[in-house]
Amino acid sequence: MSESPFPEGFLWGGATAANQIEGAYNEGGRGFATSDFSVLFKKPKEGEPENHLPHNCATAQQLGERRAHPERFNMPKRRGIDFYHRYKEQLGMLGEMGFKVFRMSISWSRIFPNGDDPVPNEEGLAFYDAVFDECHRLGMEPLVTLCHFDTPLHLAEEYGGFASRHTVDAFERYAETCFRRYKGKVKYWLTFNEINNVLTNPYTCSGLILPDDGSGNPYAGKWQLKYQISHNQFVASAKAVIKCHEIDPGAKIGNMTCRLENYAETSRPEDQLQVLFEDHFNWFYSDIQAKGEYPYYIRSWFKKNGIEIEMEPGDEEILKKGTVDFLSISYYMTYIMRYKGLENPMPSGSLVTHLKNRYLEMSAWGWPIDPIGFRITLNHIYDRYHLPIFIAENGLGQRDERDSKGRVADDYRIDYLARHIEQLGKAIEDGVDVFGYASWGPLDEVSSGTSEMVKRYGFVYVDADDYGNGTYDCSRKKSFYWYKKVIASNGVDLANDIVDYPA
Ligand code: P53
Repeated sequence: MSESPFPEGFLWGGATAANQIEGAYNEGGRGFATSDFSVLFKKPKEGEPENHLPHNCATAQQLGERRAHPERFNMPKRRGIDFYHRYKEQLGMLGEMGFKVFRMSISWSRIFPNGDDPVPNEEGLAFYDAVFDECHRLGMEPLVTLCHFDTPLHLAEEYGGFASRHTVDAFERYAETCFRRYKGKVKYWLTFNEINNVLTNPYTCSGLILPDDGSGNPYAGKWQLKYQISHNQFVASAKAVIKCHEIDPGAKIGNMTCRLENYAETSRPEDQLQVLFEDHFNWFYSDIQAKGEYPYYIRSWFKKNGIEIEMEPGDEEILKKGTVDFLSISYYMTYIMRYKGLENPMPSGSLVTHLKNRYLEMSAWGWPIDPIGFRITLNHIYDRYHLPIFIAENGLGQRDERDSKGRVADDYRIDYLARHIEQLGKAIEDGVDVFGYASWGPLDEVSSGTSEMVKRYGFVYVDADDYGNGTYDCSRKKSFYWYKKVIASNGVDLANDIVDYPA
């Protein structure tokens, strides 16, 4: 076998989020989170108006209705995949594949039910102790996101989530509580999941609740507010970094952005200029979190557009001091750009692209598949920061069919992952410092964007449908055996040669 491009001790594994796996939304003293109110995506029928609001989002009115009449709505993130009760069995499956890392998140409202309670909820803290212990028993390092799309509802309703500095203070205390409690058990932390997606979905990413203004999507536009929220999250993130370093010098803490590499549609310089412009609204997040200050281009864009960030004394020092130890990204796809002027950014992550790249296939959910883009983007990131990189997410959402033996022949998933891992290996050979790879949703989980259960990413099939029917039992897909082999060979053996396998 050829030599592996992956360094020894490379962290192979998978990634999850509390709001998409745990369920038990009202058990163990947990308080409500914004994600408990996401409803199942439904394609509009002919003639029905299109809903412009993301399905993981709600207006103040919708939230009110869903609270008052939960029986009228299907809110799948309340169920997750029942990880709260089944974590031993489910982690056991990942251990069997040889996982070295398990990316998960802590549900803030399990630790502080209202987000800002005077004392933490011991039952919640103990749950994660048990999960981390189980990870270590199985030889997996937990890599933990503090806030993955689930702001405590109380903070969202009373303070507009991260629109308020109150939430920044509450987050700092929550982070500190976690660092103290899990010191020695958790070596790798992330602050906010896909912090840049606030621009497209501030409800999900920051707990902002807006009243319906009749526009279809009251969260659209509102740049001043969104950049202020981002600023507050930068400060919250930097404060957490500083606390983490003080409390546990042995731990490493990183950021997480949704990286969508942009290409110019043609060699027309104007198209390339559009790429430069749009890229800024992605880069400035990691620029601030890695370099500790607002970059020139975003300052000038703020100035041009009359955006004024309200800072508290000391904010700039905090940003400077609280830079991350490593960077992490989700990588799913690339976009192409055609010149449309440098006024209205269409931030990456909006998942709205009207331009198709004719060289790329699309997933069943319309996400362009671009393994080479993965290598390109990793080189760009490393060139910009020279910091170690962790791949926090990458994967293919697909409908899976089980055969009579309960097996899933998910060759499409194997093909997607093999092509991405191959390019990841090449990026490492290029000299990019990547220390781990977590594929998204190693156990099928509830989709973030659509709350569907049928949009599956897993190596492990979870017997549940969009409506909560099913046994929730786990079984092995073909990709389970393939990934096990990938890990055992440290990324060398990517061949899809699994012939017979039990579920
Ligand atoms: P689902 C936008 C673009 C790319 C990934 O997504 C994104 C988003 C924001 O929705 O989210 C990440 O489940 C997110 C995960 C999520 C995963 O991508 O909609 O961090 O929570 O599950 C996949 O197919």
